[in-house]
Amino acid sequence: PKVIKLSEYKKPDYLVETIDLVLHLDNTKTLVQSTMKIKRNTDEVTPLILNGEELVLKSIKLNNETYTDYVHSTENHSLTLNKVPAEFTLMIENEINPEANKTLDGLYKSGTIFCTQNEPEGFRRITFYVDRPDNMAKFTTKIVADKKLYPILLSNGNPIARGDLEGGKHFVTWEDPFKKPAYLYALVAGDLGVIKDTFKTKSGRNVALEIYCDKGNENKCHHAMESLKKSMKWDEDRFGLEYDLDIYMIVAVDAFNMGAMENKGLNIFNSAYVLADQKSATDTNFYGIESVIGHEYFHNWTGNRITCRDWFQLTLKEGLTVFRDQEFSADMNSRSVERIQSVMGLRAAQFAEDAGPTSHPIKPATYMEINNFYTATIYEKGAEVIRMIQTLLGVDGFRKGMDKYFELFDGQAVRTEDFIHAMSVANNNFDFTQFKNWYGQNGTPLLKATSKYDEAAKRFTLTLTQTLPANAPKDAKAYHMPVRVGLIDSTGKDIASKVLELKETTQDFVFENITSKPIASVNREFSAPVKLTTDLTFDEQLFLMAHDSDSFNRFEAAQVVSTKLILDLIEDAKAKRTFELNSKYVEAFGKILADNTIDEAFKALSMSIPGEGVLHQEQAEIAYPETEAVRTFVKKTLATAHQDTLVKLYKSIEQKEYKLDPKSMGQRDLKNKCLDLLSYVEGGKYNSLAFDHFKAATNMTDEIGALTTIVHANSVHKDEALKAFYDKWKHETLVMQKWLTVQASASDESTYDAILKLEKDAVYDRTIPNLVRALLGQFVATNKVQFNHPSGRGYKLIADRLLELDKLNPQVASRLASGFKDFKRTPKVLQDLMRPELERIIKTDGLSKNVYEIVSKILG
Ligand code: DPP
Ligand code: ZN
Repeated sequence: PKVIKLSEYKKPDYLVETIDLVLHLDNTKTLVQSTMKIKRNTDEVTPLILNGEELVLKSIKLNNETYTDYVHSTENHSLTLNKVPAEFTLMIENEINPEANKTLDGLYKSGTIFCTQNEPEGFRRITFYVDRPDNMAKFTTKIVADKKLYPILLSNGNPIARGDLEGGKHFVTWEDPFKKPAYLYALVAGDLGVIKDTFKTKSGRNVALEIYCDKGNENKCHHAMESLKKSMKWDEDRFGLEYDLDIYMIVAVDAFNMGAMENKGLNIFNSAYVLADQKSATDTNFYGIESVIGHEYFHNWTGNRITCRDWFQLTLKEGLTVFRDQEFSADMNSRSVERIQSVMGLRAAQFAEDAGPTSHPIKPATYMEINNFYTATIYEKGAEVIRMIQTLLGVDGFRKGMDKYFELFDGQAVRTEDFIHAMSVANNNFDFTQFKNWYGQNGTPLLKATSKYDEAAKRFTLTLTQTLPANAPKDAKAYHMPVRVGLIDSTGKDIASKVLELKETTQDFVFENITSKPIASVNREFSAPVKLTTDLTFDEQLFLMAHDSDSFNRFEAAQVVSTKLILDLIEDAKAKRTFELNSKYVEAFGKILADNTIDEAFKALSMSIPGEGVLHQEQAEIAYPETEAVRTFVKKTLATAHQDTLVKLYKSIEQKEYKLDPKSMGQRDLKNKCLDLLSYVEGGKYNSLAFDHFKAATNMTDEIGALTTIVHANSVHKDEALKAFYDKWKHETLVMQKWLTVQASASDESTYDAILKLEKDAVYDRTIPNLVRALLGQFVATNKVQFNHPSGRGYKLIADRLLELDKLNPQVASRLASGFKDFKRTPKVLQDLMRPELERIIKTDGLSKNVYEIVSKILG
């Protein structure tokens, strides 16, 4: 497959000014009629090359005359019109087959609903087009469909005409007044349920809000609607950004590759990020819905009004919009909980990606398949880079930069450099020259902090040293990083607090008038996305764990301590030494449990034992079973030592009514964490506690929390609980996804057979990405021990399924392929089992470029 390079960017030869579409919807033969006003965009006379995939060409007319001087290459996915004038009208008719489209890209059917997904390159599967984001056109759409089957017909913008047609058909015409790239185009048709509301903007306009779903699910859309209204208000308050159309629609569908899509005025969502009620959705689901509704809404300005010049700029809109949704979540919930969760997510997914074979900068220079770049790096690391800009400029300076960005670039398709330019000119020409290294260099930088205290001079010196990671590019340069630092005295009080700007490889930062030896709390709020090491002693870390005023670093201290202990124990396990958990740590853990001044949410987070994925990152050769065994041992030791406290804590939390505020969510999390930890106590002593919790649950957070504990502990109640849950929920696919996940992530030997059986269950359907991700995706991502089973059966199973799926949906297949990313750090005996599977995949005829790109990088 061809490698696309940023350095080879050329502006389009032709631009589409307006496109009027008529779609005659039909399951297998949808007729698309497109009329475009096109203008040459260069001085040279060149052929017009349109993108088009899986399209049946019917006719071409240029300025109303039949046109024949063209080449339609189905292999190159292109339609070349050899000679065209400088300005003309082009009419193309083509046919598509939505029902056969299992890629879920372009126009397809999710159940009985027609819907679209056009980012990044789906529109070319609807009709022939200059399908690139720097081609921005005005769209109108007339949708024609059977009135009974498809009473609701939606597209971008505002409806301008509707009426009945013969043969039981009807039509609606939509006009989007804003120019946009084709990736933001959307169409939906179906017999849908809807809830409606309105939002009054700050300038007093009333916007109609509509959320569509399968009939019967309307009552599960209210949280999404509340989240939408909060998002609209928040963007006005924080960034002065007001919604710009008279109607905002969201449609929930079950078959969707991504989480959601920000199509102008007509978002299409994976139903997992819309539908929720107390009984069927967890607190995590509710939180995720608020965040994704916000994310897609915020794209209206950062993504839609100002879009990307080309796909190498993806982080321009994604990094910025993730940063915006994180800030929104922080303001709606608990800022410290939000920050801790975001960083945990970054570490688990992005740090792992950035250290592996598919490591790439937030602004990549090349790609084969752009769909492979909707990654944790582009999104989450991209958001960290934006956050650093805000830290450097301050919240007000950042806001000025955002205002400047819209002033300069509204209505345009731009580059990350343009964003930085706006930030700079709005802030006295702040110098971002070195900061830009964050955009072009891959790998997680290492930061070392050491300190000296001169008692006589009352001077504290903090030395910060940055090291580039082993996989950084050869010509990589030092980063400009904001490091937020606090100095704490022996009573736990902050005596200094500031943001240091590290630009050199090593820099000394001197604090004067420090009257007693302080402890430095470095990289507070995780101000730079780096791997930090310090010269703090174990006792000093425990001190931070108890006293740091920065809640992120208080959490972090516990993680640093436990990570170090666990990694040492893994070495013991590998050498078959007996292991013992440091008693000071056990004691400190108990203190946190018993401390009534710590709020529940923070306490629950502090109980997190570093995940397997994070621990694997620290191992040159990954010890799968030992890592798991040590984690289990640590949990068992902590649980056994503190079982009385845990039981007391568990019982002390009583919720009279179900509420969704941060406090109540924190309480449920803490209760479930206690339950989970207690399940590690020898002899199944707390099995019945978990089973009672399961049976008494009145919300999904408790119900699935208990089920997970029961299944993962291999409790005597496992089969009964799984069956009861299935019988109760088998008609709700979103809940069945949780049921599959619980089983796929259970680390015992029986899971492999369970998966084979679950694949045959009526609730499973491999054409629905959520279900594949819930079962196979979870197995690969979270069940490290069983995926890396010494027999090699885990590898073979996933390779088989991946190849089957690649024929249907390459995007889903390619995500599964990245599950093999630790290949090079897997012990040799396992590599010998993994390699033939990877080779079998890459040698398969007709393999998608999606999978090819990932697997070729893994094999190196
Ligand atoms: N829909 C995806 C997102 O919002 C891609 N733009 O991130
Ligand atoms: Zn996005």
